Parts: sequence; C-alpha cells; structure tokens
Amino acid sequence: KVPAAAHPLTENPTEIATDINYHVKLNTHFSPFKFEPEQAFFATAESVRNSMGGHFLYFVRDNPKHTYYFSMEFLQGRALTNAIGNLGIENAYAEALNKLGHELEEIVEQVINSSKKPVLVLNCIILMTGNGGLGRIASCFLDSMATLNLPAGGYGLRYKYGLFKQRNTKQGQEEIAEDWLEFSPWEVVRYDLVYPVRFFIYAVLYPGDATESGKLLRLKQQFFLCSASLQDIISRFKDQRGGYTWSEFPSKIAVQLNDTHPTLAIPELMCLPMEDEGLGWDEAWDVTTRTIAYTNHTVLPEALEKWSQPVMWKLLPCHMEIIEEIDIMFLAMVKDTRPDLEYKLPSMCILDHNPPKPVVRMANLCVVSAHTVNGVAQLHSYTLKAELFVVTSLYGPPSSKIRLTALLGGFGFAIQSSFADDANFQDEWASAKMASKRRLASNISCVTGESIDPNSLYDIQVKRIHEYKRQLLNILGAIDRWYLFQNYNVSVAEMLIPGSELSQHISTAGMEASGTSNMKFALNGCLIIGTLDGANVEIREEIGEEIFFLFGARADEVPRLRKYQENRLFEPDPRFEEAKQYIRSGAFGSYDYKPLLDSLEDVIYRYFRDRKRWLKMSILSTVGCGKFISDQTIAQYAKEIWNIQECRVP
Ligand code: 26Y
Repeated sequence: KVPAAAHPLTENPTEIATDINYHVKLNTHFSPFKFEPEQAFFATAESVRNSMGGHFLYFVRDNPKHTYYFSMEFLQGRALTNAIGNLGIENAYAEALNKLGHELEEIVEQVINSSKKPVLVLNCIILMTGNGGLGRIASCFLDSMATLNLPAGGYGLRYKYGLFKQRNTKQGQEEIAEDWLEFSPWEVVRYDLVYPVRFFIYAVLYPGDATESGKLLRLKQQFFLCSASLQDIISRFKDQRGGYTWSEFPSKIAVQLNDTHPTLAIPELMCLPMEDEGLGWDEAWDVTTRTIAYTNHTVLPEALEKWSQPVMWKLLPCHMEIIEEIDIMFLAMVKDTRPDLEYKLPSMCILDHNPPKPVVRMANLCVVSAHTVNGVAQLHSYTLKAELFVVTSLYGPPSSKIRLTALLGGFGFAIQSSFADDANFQDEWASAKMASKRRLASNISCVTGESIDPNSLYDIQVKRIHEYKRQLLNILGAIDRWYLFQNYNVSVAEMLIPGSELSQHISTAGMEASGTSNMKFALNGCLIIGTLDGANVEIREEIGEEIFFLFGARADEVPRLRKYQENRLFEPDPRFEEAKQYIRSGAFGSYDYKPLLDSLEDVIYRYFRDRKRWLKMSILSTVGCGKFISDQTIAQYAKEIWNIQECRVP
C-alpha cells in the first residue's frame, strides 16, 4: 500500500506559500530570519522535492518494466525549473512566490547552471568549449521520460569537477576548475546502498587521455559507472519479488547505452550473474543481449572508442576473457552463416590484434551484443546501416537491428502554418524576436561593453570546435563580410538561440551524426544556412526547402570532390584566397564587394530586408520543428526499443 504523502502535491498558491514558509522557518541549513533569493530558492526546491517523494513508490508497487539510461555525461539545466515544469505546477509556484515577495524567474538564477557553458566569440561565430549534444540529449531524455510518465531513469557519475570554466581575457583564454557541485536540495545520499567496485577514482569529467594514467583513469570511471549501476539494478530487480529467475530480467529491465562510453556494461552484465550466481554462458549471453541497446553518436573513425588490449587485460582480466569469447563466437557465426562476408571480418571483429597497438573496438562490441542499434539522424542511421551491415545481418533480416529512431516524431504543433501570413501574428512574432534580440544585446553590452544595433541581422554559430564543423570556413566567410557585420561577444544558449535569426550549420556532409543546436535554432524561428548533413536533412524536409538556405556539397558528392582536391583539380572560390590574404596582410580596409553580389549571403540579406517574407519563413521554421521534440523520440524508444509502458502516478 502506498501511503498518502506528508505534503501532498498541491496546485493551490496559498497552500504552496505556506509550505515554502514552513521550509524557510524549519530547515536546518540557514537562518530562519533570512529570506533572500538564495533561501527562497532552497525552500522552494525542498517544498517541490517533498511533494514528489511518493512517486517512486508507485513504480515499486506496480512493478512495471524499467529503462535505465547509462551515460558518462548529463548536461543538466536548472533542476527546480525542470521539476515544476514536468509536474505542471509552474504557475502555481510563481504565484505562491509572488505572495512571499519573490519572483520565480529571479530565484532560479540562484543556482549556477552547469549547462551554461561560457563561449568564445570570433566575429559572428561562437566557438563553444564544453560539451556537445550527447550530454544534453541524455538530460532531455530524462525530462521526456518524466513528462511521459515512463518508469525510467538515468545512471551517471557524480563528478567533483566538470569541464573547465572559460574566461577570455586580453591575454587569451584562461581555464578555471569548475567545482560545480554545490550544496543542493536535489542530491539525496543513500547511505544504505553500497556496492563493491574494485577501484574508486572518479573526480574529473574526462581526465586527459594523453598519458597512460589519464587513459587508465577514464577506463576506471567507465567501469565504475557500469558496475555500480548494474549492481544497483540487479539488487532492485531482486527486491521486487520474492523469487526471481534470470530469464525474466530482460522483460523487467532495459539498458540504453549513450554511445560506447558505458560499453563495459556488456561484459559486466555477463560477469556478475556468472560469477556470483553460477549462471551459464548461454543464459548470461541471452540476458545481456536482450537487455542492452546501443545508440551511436559518430561515424568518424578517430572518434570511435578503442581501448588498448594490454591495459584492459591488466585492469579487467575477467571482462577481457568474456570479450574474447564474444569475438570468437562472432567470428564463428559469420564463417558458418555468411562465408561470403568473411573478407569483411578484419574490420568488423571486436579485437583488433594488429601490432603495435592491439585494441578492443568498443563500437563493434556494442553492435555485436546489443539487440538494437540506433543512430541520431536519418542520414546517420543510413550510414550506420551501410557500414554495419555484416554484423546486423547475423540477426535475422539485415535491416532488423538498426533503427531509424533519429529524433523522429510528428508532433502536431499549436501554431498552424496558416498563421505565417497573418499580419497581426507576424507583428507579435517580430516583437517576441526583437525582445530576445534586445535581451541578448544587453547581455553582450554587460559582458563586453560593445553595443549592438538590435535591427541588424544576428547570424550565429554555436558548436564544439572541430574541423568537420568548419568554424574556420565560417571565420573566412566572416572576414569576407567584414564591413557588413558588427564584431561582438556574448554568453549563453538560452539567450543566444532565441535572439538569433540566422545560424550556421555547415559541417561537411556525412560527418555530423545529427547536430542538435540546428533543431534548437530552427524551433526558435531562426533560419538556417546549412549543408545536407545530420538532422539538417530532416529539418529541411520538415520546414520546406524554400525556407532553408542550402549550402555546400551533398554527402555522396564529397568523395569525388576530395579526389579532385587531392589531384589539385579543385578550384576554391576566389574569396577563400582573398580572405586568407586579408588575414596574412592584417589589412581589412579596401575590398571590392562585386564578387559578393551573386553569393548566398546576398540572397540572405535580400530576404532579410523583405520583412514580411523573413517573418513568414521564421514562423514556418518553428511550425516545422515539431518532429524534433525529444518527447516524441522517447515515446518511440519506449515503444520500439525498450518495450515499456506509461506508469501514471495519481
Ligand atoms: C572523451 C570521449 C569518450 C568522448 C566524450 C564525449 C567522445 C565524445 C563525446 C561527445 C560527443 C557528442 O556530443 N556527439 C554529438 O552527439 C549529438 C547528439 O546525438 C549529435 O547531434 C552530434 O552530431 C554529435 O557530434
């Protein structure tokens, strides 16, 4: 029986205000006589948290199948805003706080938001330090699981230090340790749960892997996450019912691996029941493969994780024996069932024995062992399918294992496209965008002292630094447009994205798995200039070709162009040379704009000056983005990969 909550969830602002007040007066963390925003934040968070407690008990009572999302990183937003948003009680709490003399918007700012990564600005280009989409997707997914009432959760590490904080000074970049952990009402320590993991080191997110000790530390972190999480899952599984059989484990538990970082969950899920409970190999393999699914986030060979075999043998000998056995089993299966594909084995097998650096290919281990593999955009999933064909063909029809779960959906959006031409609606749209641009401009002026005309075109690129994302190309373009653009400097995504009107997603076609900021920009009515890469393809499909500024070559043209370039047959646009010349000379003065006249940018400026046309495109961009809501993605994962159902809480 689930007991009634001590502080039931209420939507009555007066009751909420009383409850917040109770936490202000009776908490043990700060003086009851203080009620500054900091205390208001804490008391509000405790009030929300207390009324949420009982939710977990319903999951225990009904014993539904659970999903656990394993990720080495979560890029969280504000916990309080998320929680009340997901509970649908934002307005009630805002009103309650008003009664107590506080603004919800103001108190949530109390927390240092670890998702607010500082950025470096070069002309109109923002080079983002800190992490990309993978960690943010993990957090979006947790939010969507909550929104959809799914019995699901995440496992990650509680790093003491996040990625460094960046400060830009006249001397250059400064890196400061990010001790992001604060005294937080959202952390609950479970002193009663302790699991033995053979080593313990997990202070830093992504310790440098240039040195052997750095590599070893990262491997230890990965194993730590997998081992502790699986032990917790198994112990919960056993607690649920008096008796249990291992064969029913996959019908109660789904584990999703966010990229290869938690791959060690595969040998660990084999190892734990075999070592502790004498389960046989075949049963353990059956349990493992039916439990684990894998999401791939890149096809770039240099980004695919490979661990040194000697390091693995030293650190995890039992797991290496298991991996070796899986590899042998896989080789035998291919030879038995598909002798025609044997020639592909050297690239498909798990253990690459080639001297001088024998390695374990983690992605191959995942593809061989997981029941489902998915990519993060349509084009990316097609590429996976083509490249991993051999492996998947072992599991029934060749296409059965790789899913196109790519952020698919088809959400009906509240805004109808018929509004796009409506003059009043356009005015409202324009003033919302203008308000965001002013907010951004005022932030820029605070941080840099530069003032920006809010009527200018805000063209923004925010991405991790990588060659394939072609920030350099954008910089060259920016130098080319030197006189047309103001030079500015800025901060956060929440301000940048709504405040932008044009955004650059120009990665070389075939390289970006999905990209996620492209969706955020498009959803905020920002037009995109982009290549046919990653999710750009689907965004263009959804919002319409006419409102997408297409740039560069298609994925299938790239190899030919590369060959061209190798043979020195490729003639770059003369503006490249000119821009490079500018950089060399340091003189940006006398420039002839004639070559620009036919350029894409010119088309963009022409559109931008036609206010009605631009607004219509901006509205249609938002309308078309319903497909990219992560709630839709998670609904699809729940149905097609995890086989879990909604579990409503009264
Ligand atoms: C250090 C190493 C193990 C590592 C750590 C983090 C390797 C990769 C990453 C993060 C990768 C990442 O963020 N990938 C991006 O994931 C997005 C969400 O699926 C994609 O949209 C994007 O194309 C991809 O680059």
